[in-house]
Amino acid sequence: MMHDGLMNYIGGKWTEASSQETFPTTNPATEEIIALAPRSTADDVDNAVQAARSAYKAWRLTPAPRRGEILFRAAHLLSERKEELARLMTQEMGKILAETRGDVQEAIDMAYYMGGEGRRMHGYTAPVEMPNKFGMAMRDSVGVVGLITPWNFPVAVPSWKMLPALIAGNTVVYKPSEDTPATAAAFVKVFEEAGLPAGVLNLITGAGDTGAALVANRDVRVISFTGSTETGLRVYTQAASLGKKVCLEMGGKNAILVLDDANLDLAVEAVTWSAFGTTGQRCTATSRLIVQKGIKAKLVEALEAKARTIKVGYGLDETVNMGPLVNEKALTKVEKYVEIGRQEGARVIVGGTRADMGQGYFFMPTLFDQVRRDMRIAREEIFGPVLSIIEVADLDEAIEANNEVAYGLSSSIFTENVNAAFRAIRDLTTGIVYINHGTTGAEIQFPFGGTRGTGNGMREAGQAALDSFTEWKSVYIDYSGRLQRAQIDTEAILRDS
Ligand code: UN1
Repeated sequence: MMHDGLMNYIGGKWTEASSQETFPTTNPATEEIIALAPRSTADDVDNAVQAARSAYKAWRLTPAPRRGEILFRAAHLLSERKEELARLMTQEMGKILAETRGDVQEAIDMAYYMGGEGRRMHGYTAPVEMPNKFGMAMRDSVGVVGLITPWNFPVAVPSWKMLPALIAGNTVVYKPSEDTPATAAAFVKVFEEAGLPAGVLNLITGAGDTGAALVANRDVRVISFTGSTETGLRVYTQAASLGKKVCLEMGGKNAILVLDDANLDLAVEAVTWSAFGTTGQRCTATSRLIVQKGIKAKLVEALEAKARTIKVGYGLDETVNMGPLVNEKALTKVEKYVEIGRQEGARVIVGGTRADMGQGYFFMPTLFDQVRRDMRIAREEIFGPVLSIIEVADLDEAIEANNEVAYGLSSSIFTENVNAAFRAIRDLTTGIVYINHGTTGAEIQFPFGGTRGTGNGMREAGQAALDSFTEWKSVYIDYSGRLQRAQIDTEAILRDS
């Protein structure tokens, strides 16, 4: 069988890896190889970085509104190509079409948003201490930035990094997940066609060692990483030893809190799709349900009934609600956690097994009842369609349970009580908080990221995204025609003015 040969994109040219080696990318629903991608070496990475370095000279001087126009063109092309990209993404990483369309839409939204930043990207002025002097602070580009991105949002998440980096005048070397190189190449093609100058955006595919070479490359000034906590912390340590700025988005163990007074039907819908949407493979997915004891029996019964209606299958079939896990390793990990949960004494009330489709990495939507807060399935990230149900007595206990895990990305509370809702907003210690909505569905104009083990204090999206990809430059302009000394000459200033 012939496969598409994917290429790296370096300095405006589509090229093979210097080793000529490749690796396959596979459809997780059918286990068919859909393409072969270059296995890039440290030399390829360095070629891409040098291409980005030389393109930086002109790109940083291109007026930001003009850079923005290219982003608008990319937004337009992405809209035209939304269906094509969505279908490719479903085939390559498994989530259903409705979700892959949403994934592309996030990139379109981000391209318009960041294109608009080309005419904003505000700095500020402030009063200065001396007469005949002016002061301002402005955002400046950094140089070459390195992006390392996951397979679960293979267009949206790279767009959150690439678009703010580009609008700020940086050039980019982009290393996508080895599970989604075909989607990555199709995404980069959009920017080529939108007229991005050669070398401004470079693509290198490969495995962990390719990413490690990018992190180690001394000419890369910023690393923005989304992925597992384990890899993220390794990236952080190495990048820090080279003095780089790092933006990390890592694991999650998000919870929905449901109080006794909640709208039950609404909570059932939200919990179901936050837990099982994208087969539970979102960093914002709900993997814990923290439920007050008065509503628990009714809620669990309704969730169980709902979970049984979920149709598992190939994401290209529009009647399917949940696709496969991304690969065999992910499937094995989910199976392992189900076993751990059972051994810890929790009870599987729905699912708990592979879904037999003849081929592919399918697992049934799984509900675990009688989960204690100290169990591993209540604390560790599973990244699959498994929900742990934890009973609590009241709001205080619910908040405490939410906050005690090692991660802090997203949380949500269902209540009709405004006082409880405001207390939750104040006391839930996650980067994102929802009221009467699931834990997924963050919009691109607000900061995205989490506390504790989820991140390192940086945020993506919104204005906060610019913080990863800019340096502040403070500028003082003295138009007095003489040497004025701030701080030491206040009396002289008063005398002279
Ligand atoms: C992710 O899982 O890495 O809020 C991103 C959401 C989506 C993005 C998730 N807008 O669920």
